[in-house]
Amino acid sequence: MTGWTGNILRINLSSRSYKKETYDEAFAQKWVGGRGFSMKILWDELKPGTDPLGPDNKLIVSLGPIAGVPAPNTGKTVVAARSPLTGGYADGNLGSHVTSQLRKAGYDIVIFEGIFDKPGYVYIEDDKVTFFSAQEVWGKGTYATLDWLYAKYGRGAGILTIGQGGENKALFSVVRSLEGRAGGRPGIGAVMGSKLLKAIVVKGTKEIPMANPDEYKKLGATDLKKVGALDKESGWSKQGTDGILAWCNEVAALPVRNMRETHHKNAWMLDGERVDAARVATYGCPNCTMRCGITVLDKEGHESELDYENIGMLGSNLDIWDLAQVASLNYLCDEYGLDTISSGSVLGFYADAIDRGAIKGDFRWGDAERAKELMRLISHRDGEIGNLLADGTRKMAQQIGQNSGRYAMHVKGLEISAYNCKYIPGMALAFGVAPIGGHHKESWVISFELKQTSRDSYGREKAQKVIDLQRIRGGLFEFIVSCRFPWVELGWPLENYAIYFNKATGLNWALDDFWKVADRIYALMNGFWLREYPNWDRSMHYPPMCWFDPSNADKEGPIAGKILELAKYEKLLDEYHDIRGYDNRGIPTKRTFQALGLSEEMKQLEKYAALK
Ligand code: PTT
Ligand code: SF4
Repeated sequence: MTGWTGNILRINLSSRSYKKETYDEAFAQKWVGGRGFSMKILWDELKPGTDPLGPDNKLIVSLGPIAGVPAPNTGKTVVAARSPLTGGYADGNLGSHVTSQLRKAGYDIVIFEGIFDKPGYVYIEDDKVTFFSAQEVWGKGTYATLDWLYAKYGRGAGILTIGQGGENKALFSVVRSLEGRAGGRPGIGAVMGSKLLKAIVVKGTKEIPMANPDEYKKLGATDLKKVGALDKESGWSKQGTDGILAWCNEVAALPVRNMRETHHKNAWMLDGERVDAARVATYGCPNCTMRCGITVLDKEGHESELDYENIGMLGSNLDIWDLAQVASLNYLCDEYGLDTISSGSVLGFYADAIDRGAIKGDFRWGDAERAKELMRLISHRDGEIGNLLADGTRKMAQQIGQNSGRYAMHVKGLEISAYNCKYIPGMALAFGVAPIGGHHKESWVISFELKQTSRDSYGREKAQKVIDLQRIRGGLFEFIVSCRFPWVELGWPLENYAIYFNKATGLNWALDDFWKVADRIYALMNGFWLREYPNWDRSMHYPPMCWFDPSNADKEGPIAGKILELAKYEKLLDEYHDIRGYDNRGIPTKRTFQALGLSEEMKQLEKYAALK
């Protein structure tokens, strides 16, 4: 086997011990890497009902066959565990030097088990693992922790860390790396915190295995240049991800005031032009020539790395239009290690519930200073309010009651990202069926819907498009482990990824082979949900109910009076299930499990729930 290291590092934090294990070519080809590896390991090794914040949950860091190799945008790392926020399988994908350092240390997978007896961090250097105290930085934010570790190991070391949010188990805590990289939205940072694991540091000196290393280096260098040139030509990274904000406002897809509205006259104050004009520095993930990390100065003078999702959820969604204040909230998310999307959703929901009289409180939309204080309360789980908000919108709605669940903007417990789909049926479906909850990373069909179909149609082609993009975004890029932006933003051909994969592994796969792996992983992700929740029903694939509520339709603007229709959505969901070979609950049928090579997993699942 080449292309994969074939090695797993298993670290037990309770006994401070570790061992090297191997995996074979059949496992490698069946699951490929990243999300595929993590999903299968969590399926095999977690008992149903495992407490996500207990010692038996496992934290997995996983890479794929092109992760860290010299090719465009391959500096990404997957972190995964059972989610404390949703209860399902969860992962995130973040830029980090961990990618290349871990592969150079000789591993594609690290499994963290157990729990430290006191706060610590783990240092992996080639074959050796050392356990250190983290008392000095426990209670500190991610920036101070990163500086502390850089001083010891240098800036080129691979480092993943958590902030106070993860330490205090706020359920939407992320893992952080580099200047402004963050991943693991459904609470992977809280899982790390529950293990008293403040950081993971990696250094490696070996060669990353590749079938044709010399050819690869040449091709990689050429393609990195080509992607860089394409980016320059298109101008994409000038505004980066926030380039889309003005368009979202124009087409009425912007989150405004807990997604009550879809556009706003002040949107220009947060758009890509403003971000570019305020830029103080530019950062990027390793192996990237389209560096999209734009930092601006926040109200307090910190550098803060802004993306569209962060601006949409911490800005327009909270009715805050001062870019420096939005940057402050974003900085606090990075410092405390909280997810920006969920933080913006939680704060927006809290303001909404207060506004509707469902709960008493002193937070109003537009109040940036109080929002900053609430971020501190959340990350420290300080008092009743800190604890209420740190549990995310689903649990908040259960606590608040009064029908507030209708405007809690989550799917399966994960807060939806910054696209307001009250009148975008295909994207509402993409959120509804996303197997980690409300995340746009799985499928993003808005431009297809608006440009190539009619906005108000619920036709089968929309379900098909959701699936096509799931196979690429939630599949390919998550299991070969590479940033999707060259493809999605610059049109870098997908066929190139088959070339990178084949050159690394010596195999001869075509894109269809990747789609089968993607479908297999999705089937097991859904199987994982059913194993945890045997009473699972199709309503778990619904977007928030306020998107079907005529009284929630915009009063003016491009989609005035328009709203999704539940009966039509049900039909679209049926189409999705039908194409995927899932039953009407959204669970793969026995035939689908078998066709995807999951007969064993199917038998295991049948012990817990009936399959059709
Ligand atoms: C991702 C999610 C996103 S998606 C954003 S902005 W985006 C938010 N960023 C956060 C942040 O920053 N700080 C923080 N404390 N929390 C944050 N939460 C939010 O997390 C990210 C880029 C982006 S920017 C996107 S779309 C693409 N995502 C990719 C993906 O998911 N897979 C993949 N193969 N390639 C991707 N490329 C792009 O990467 P999660 P990053 Mg993040 C300040 O991980 O959990 O999936 O959440 O990875 O290295 O920061 O790069 O408009
Ligand atoms: Fe990272 Fe942006 Fe480059 Fe993707 S395009 S690898 S997110 S810097």
